[in-house]
Amino acid sequence: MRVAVVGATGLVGTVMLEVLAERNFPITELIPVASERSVGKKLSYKGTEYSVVGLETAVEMKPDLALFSAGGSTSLEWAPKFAEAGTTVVDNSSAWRMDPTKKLVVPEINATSLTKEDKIIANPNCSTIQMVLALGPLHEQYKIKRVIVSTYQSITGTGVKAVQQLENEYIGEKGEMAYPYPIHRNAIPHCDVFEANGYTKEEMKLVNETQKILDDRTIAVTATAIRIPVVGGHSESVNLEFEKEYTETDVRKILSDTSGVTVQDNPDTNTYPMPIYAEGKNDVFVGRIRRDHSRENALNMWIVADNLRKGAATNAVQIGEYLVQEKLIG
Ligand code: 2RA
Repeated sequence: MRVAVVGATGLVGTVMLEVLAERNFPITELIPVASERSVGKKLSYKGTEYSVVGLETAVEMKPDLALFSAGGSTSLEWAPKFAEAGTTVVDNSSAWRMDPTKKLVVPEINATSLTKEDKIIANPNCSTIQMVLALGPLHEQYKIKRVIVSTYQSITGTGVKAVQQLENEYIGEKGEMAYPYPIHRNAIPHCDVFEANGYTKEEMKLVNETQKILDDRTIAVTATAIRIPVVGGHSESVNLEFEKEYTETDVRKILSDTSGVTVQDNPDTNTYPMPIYAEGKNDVFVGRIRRDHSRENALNMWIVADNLRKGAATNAVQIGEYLVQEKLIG
């Protein structure tokens, strides 16, 4: 299968290549794609050297699948051109996520909705993916009425410049600032840009994408997204209110039985998820599962995942795996 990775030299694109190789994705020809300034750069994939090409060249090569992580404007312009050439695009930007004609997919939750006609498929936002993977099976069992989520997000979500800013601050170096404030020893209540309603785009993604993926606009969602000086992954404190009664034992079993979820939850042994241990792993880790005694049928839990993996690259590759498995491409 001919597979293009658009944004192959970026943070997520690099992880996409790692995940494709780790999972032995059936690639006969890899097409690493990046901006003109990177054209000609050499990338090694499973022992073979490839030259980075530009978007125009990549479209002409007619890949079967193109995994995009190159920003919304590039995706808006180029995803349709790839689709026109017969390529199925899985796009990691926010460009297509809320488009009513495009599917927003977490494979474990709603990949079965995909058909051969879906030529541009949206990969959800990282903080949404890890949350809905845990919420999906609970919603099915208990019907979620309300979600209150506070996120504690890795600076890798902002990009290389923010990682560099934190590293500079660690060693007391001056350098380019991704944020107008220090990241080191700080917590910044600002992920992405502010909207007119006082929420950030990151917070509204959690609201809107959760409702779309779970296909239920009645779920009330409210979010606060915080950037913290962590690199391993995003952490989320989630409070749920269900229509139906539940037991904590049943919740733990449902989550343990959910593909892609690992429950780490034992206060007696100080067992709970942490980003430093989630880094480099593909699962979503859930712990601190406990009843919220302040409301009927309410529950608290803590959800952690590597935002570059299940939050972006791994989820996109898993969509590709589903497309291959169901013979929707290739
Ligand atoms: C963030 N969710 O963490 C975004 C990823 N671009 O900022």
